[in-house]
Amino acid sequence: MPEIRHVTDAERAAFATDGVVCLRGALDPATVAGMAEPVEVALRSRAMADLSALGGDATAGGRFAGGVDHWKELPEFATFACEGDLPRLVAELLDSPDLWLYEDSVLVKEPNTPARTVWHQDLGYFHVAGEHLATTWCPLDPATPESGAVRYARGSHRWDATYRPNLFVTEDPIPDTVGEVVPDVDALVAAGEAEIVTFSTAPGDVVVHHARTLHAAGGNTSATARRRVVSVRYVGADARTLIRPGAPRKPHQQTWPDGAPFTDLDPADHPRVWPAG
Ligand SMILES: O=C(O)CCC(=O)C(=O)O
Repeated sequence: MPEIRHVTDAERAAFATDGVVCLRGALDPATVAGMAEPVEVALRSRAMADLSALGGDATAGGRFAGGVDHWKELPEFATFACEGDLPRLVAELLDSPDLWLYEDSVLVKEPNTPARTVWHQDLGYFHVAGEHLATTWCPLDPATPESGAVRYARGSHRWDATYRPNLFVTEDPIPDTVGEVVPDVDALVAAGEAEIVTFSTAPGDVVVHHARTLHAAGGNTSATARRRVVSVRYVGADARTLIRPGAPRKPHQQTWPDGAPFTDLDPADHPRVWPAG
């Protein structure tokens, strides 16, 4: 299939300045629609956690469901994350000669889901360091502020801090993690000390943020609209392993050294996705 488009210089500049950019019309809508059935399969699988329950909202309304590493079980996720336009666009955006898959994730907020995604930074969860670190957010439904579009603290990837991870739905940091507690970004915005960037998106748009960028989302207050998202996280040439104490580790990360480039890691856990082939 022909490439839909490339990343522009203006998009690279926005990502560098804001720590987030929305690549409009970057994926073939049919490719994105093709993920609907695999997402339903993932939603029924053991890989999914009920994040609403973690946040204390289990009984109120719809659920916020999240899971990671669906690509290891479901070939459609592997194709979406490892082939085609998405890895190429991220390599272009990061200006990285190589790109590896860190993980994928399904993030669904059903209609009437009160659970918010609290302010957090992905880096505190990821056992990596570097500049080439990107999270993509690929909506399967139109996403609006009402249905849970993500809000980003503009330029927070340059705040030069690693924040303690907090399980997404509660502000309490995970015990024994290190770093600073995530600041109250809404208070900073109210005080004129921070600014929000957010995008209403359509299927085919891809929002990409840096792993240091703080972000949050409301619940899904729509009575009828689902907010289904496939999020794929990538690392590039300058990324190195860095075990972050207290942050959840996957089985293969138990034995990770610090400082390893991804070329040295097992491709069964982190396949190289760019250059293609
Ligand atoms: O979709 C959401 O509500 C949160 C997304 C997010 O935090 C992420 O992809 O890193």
